[in-house]
Amino acid sequence: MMSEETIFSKIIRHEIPSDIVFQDETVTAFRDISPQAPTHILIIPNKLIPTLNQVTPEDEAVLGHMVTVAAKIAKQEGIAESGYRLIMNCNKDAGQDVFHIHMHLLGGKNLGKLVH
Ligand code: DGP
Repeated sequence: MMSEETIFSKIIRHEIPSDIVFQDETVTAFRDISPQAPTHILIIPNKLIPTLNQVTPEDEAVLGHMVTVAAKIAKQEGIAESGYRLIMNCNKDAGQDVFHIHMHLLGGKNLGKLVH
């Protein structure tokens, strides 16, 4: 099982520069380096979980907190009413590039329908 640290662990520890918009003892949120929408923020657990396949029932509070934080950031960004999308990619077919689970918060434009 892959459980090596990624660049995201360095971001959590402030060892490399990033635009952190929120951090507490459980999660960190920062702007995506390659934004796909006017607002594109990643919300990650401070604990390393490589993919959604390694999530356990003990992680449920952390995952729930990620959603709460995402909704709070959406308000701060002024996109709560216009709308936004939360995405988590798992493994190859979803195009997961960084093996530290992360929730994409996308908004600030019409994102189109993903699922019809
Ligand atoms: P995914 O394809 O779901 O694994 O998304 C990985 C995202 O992480 C991608 O949108 C780009 C972003 N990313 C990768 N490396 C860095 C980095 O060093 N800093 C920041 N801010 N974002 C990064």
